[in-house]
Amino acid sequence: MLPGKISPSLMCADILKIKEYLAAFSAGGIEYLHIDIMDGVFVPNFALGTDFCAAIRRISDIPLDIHLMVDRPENKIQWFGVRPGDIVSVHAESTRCLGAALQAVKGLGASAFAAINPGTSVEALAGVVRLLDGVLVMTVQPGFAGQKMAPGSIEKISEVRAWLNMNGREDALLEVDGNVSFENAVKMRAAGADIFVSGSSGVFAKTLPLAAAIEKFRAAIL
Ligand code: S6P
Ligand code: MG
Repeated sequence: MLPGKISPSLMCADILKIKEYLAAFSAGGIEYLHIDIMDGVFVPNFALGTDFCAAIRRISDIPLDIHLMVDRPENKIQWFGVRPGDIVSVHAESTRCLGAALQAVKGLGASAFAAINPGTSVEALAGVVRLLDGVLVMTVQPGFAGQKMAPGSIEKISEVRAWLNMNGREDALLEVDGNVSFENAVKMRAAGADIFVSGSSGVFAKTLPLAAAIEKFRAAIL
């Protein structure tokens, strides 16, 4: 198993300190920048967008991990300046064209992940198992930071990992998003997670300076 990778959730960052944060992320070897895109339809909130992605690109080379929480994502993937090396996650619940949406991501040279809500079974991905570069397992209901991990999340992570392996997809990655605290990250890692979205309960928890928080988080996901 390769070392776990960290994807800080920029929705949790103080926008006025973003340059300082990005410098700490580069110094800390952060692998991805998680960008939550919310349209007020698929989820009951608005967050981030196309201009935000473009602005981050101008000041950072770290690949983007774009989490689309939007209705009909298949029509919107082209809007975000996606590049090879990025991850784009599309929710299974947000589209009747999941396969087409994943193909659109792959067509841009990025990694195509399907996201599933806590209440969605991994079996919802049966028709696209061969297209997946990874699965994003939501461990809270999408829409807001600062929630508690949904019950059964650790078991769900093990189940998704086992399902991928059973389908011959040992190579597909498993990302976790929602209340990935230092303590929960240890359990999520043991259950088979590879990429960890780290937000208000992780690297942005204000109990430690950012560089120290990154180091502590990395130690949790070895
Ligand atoms: C939630 C969103 C997440 C949050 C993240 C915040 O809809 O997809 O990426 O930003 O969960 O982290 P935390 O530690 O507050 O849950
Ligand atoms: Mg997210």
